[in-house]
Amino acid sequence: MERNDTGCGTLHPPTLHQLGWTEDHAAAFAQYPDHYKPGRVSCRQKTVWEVLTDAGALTATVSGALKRSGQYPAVGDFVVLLDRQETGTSTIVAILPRTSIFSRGEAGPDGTDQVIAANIDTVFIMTAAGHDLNARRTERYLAIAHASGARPVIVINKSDLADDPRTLTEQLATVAAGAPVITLSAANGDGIEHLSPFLSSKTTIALIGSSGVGKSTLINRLLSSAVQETSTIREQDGRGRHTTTVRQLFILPGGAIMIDNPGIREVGLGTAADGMADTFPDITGLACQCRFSDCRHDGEPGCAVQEAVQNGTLAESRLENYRRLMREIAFSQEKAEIGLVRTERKRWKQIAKMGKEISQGKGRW
Ligand SMILES: Nc1nc2c(ncn2[C@@H]2O[C@H](COP(=O)(O)OP(=O)(O)OP(=O)(O)O)[C@@H](O)[C@H]2O)c(=O)[nH]1
Ligand SMILES: [Mg+2]
Ligand SMILES: [Zn+2]
Repeated sequence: MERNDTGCGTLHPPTLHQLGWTEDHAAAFAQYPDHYKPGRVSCRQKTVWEVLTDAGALTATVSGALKRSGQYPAVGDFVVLLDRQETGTSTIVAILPRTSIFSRGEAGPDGTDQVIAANIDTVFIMTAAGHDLNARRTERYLAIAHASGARPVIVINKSDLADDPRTLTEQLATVAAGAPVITLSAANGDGIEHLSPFLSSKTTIALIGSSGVGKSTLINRLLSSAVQETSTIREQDGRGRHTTTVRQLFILPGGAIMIDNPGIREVGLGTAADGMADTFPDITGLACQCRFSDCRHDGEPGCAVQEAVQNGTLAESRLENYRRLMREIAFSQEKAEIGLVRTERKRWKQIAKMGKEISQGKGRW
């Protein structure tokens, strides 16, 4: 594939309208003077962004003011650009309001989530037949997807490797909680037609999942060309190799907009608390009947959730995972809150150490 100097692939420029530009975007953009222009971020490479505009793809940097505000555009963002005639470069000066934010739960030093992609309508949570097919991991992804505001679809790839592909769907049916589960083979195209209802034009879809599950292979299949590099899984441990290293947006032949992501190593939960009710509707539904409104379903009297486990209507492993995720969310929220304090304390420690070294005539002083 042709690559430009940012390492992002060059794309045939679609119009902004084809990229999902709506009247809301137009209204938000209307306040900018004529010489500003809108675009959608299709790829980010450290400090350089590739932006698609009505005049084609361009590379841009971010304005100092935006950086100082701690905001960085993510792939999928609609942005406001200013061309610098003198230098022939473009600067992103603003990010238009987002409809959804997909973030990895690792809080930054200031407690903010790391935005993976923005304005995502649908998330394909991708897994594959074999070692990756894991109900607990799928629940984590679902919690993040629900919290982001995007609609999750579970995609089980590599059906060609399964003895009985029908059992694959059953394995995740209980955790899906109403989200569609689709089984296919990106390699040979089996079942690929089941994705059609989710690929309508101007819908933005993000592909997420572990390295090696076949995200890039699926993009290549849907584009009918090998634009994304794919790679064989390591023999011994079955783990992927992190073949895809940049996040990038593609337009499919039917007009859907699809974002390929690098495999996620660790799925932190960050502020996924909002997604828990949709991920575990069975448990949160039962929780309304618990005697105490703040019941942790951990030995309290009158607990409807534990009763359901005892009478066999709720799997104990599901309750355990729910409790584990809730603890993790509480922990990461705490971490985000103390993040600021910690940075400040560290700074003071450094100053104190420096003072001590000066008074002792040690080190660099
Ligand atoms: N048997 C089989 N192999 C597949 C299928 N889809 C992908 N693969 C193989 O799985 C390996 C990994 O595929 P990729 O598409 O690179 O995986 P990825 O999810 O993009 O991985 P990262 O970019 O590292 O996150 C490659 O060797 C693919 O050929 C499938 O449906 N069946
Ligand atoms: Mg890939
Ligand atoms: Zn309870």
